[in-house]
Amino acid sequence: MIIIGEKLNGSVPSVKEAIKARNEQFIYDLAVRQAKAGAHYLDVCAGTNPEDEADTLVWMMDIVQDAVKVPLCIDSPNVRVIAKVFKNAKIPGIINSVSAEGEKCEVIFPLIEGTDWKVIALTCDNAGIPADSEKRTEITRSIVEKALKHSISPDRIFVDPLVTALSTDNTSLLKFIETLRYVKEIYPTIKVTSGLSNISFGMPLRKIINQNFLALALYNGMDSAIMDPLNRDLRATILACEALLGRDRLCRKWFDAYRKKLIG
Ligand code: THG
Repeated sequence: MIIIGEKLNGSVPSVKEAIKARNEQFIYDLAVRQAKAGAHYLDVCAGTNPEDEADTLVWMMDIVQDAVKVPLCIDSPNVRVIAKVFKNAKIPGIINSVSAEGEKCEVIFPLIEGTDWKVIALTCDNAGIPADSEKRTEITRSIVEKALKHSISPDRIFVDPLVTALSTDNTSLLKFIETLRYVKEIYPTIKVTSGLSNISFGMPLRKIINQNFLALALYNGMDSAIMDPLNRDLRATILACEALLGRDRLCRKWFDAYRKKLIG
């Protein structure tokens, strides 16, 4: 399971404060803690102020890259901002994200052509976010086709089907799994990722729903999650599922995490 640590996000109130106060130590510590907890990538998102988004992102990226060797996942709804800050990354990471909307692919794909950068592809287009698997698959296909024109192979693409809230669509997880199956049937090496918190929107005890979404999605082939790596329950869920699914030889990772007090 590829863990993308989500904590460095300007929409989280404590991070927003730290950004405002240019509190380097806070950002530094959050990067170190997530890396120690096993994050494979660190998402950096400046938040909601479009005026200084690029400056804030560069400030965050510099601190994170001083703190840890873990590659970045550059998160912005604005691909122009991503293009602007991209050269400040020291090693290849993940672009978060493109979609079939507007000219997102046209801005990002030439930028990462011939590099080791990966990219998250949201399954939405100018008409919005479809919930049905067929349309999500069709959008994935159109994005992969554009990527292939820039020699970006499916194994560098993380499809994010933008899970809907279970409280408004009780087939949300089932449709997610169906989409995953369809896209992997066409592109066996493509990766599927998801944020964990959308599923439980509007429900009580959200963390329990998120944790079980993670377990079921993992069993059904989800490769990656954008999540809080500091959450011990989520960490334990991943390790337990991996052990139970025969992906942890001699349960070594489980024992190791227990010994290091990362779980329990
Ligand atoms: N898909 C893609 N990118 C995304 C999302 C997605 N980027 C943003 C978002 N969704 C994922 N990031 C966050 C960041 C923080 C929180 C939720 C989603 C959050 N954090 C709380 C905190 O840090 O205090 C609590 C976390 C917890 O305890 O679970 O709420 O879907 N491609």
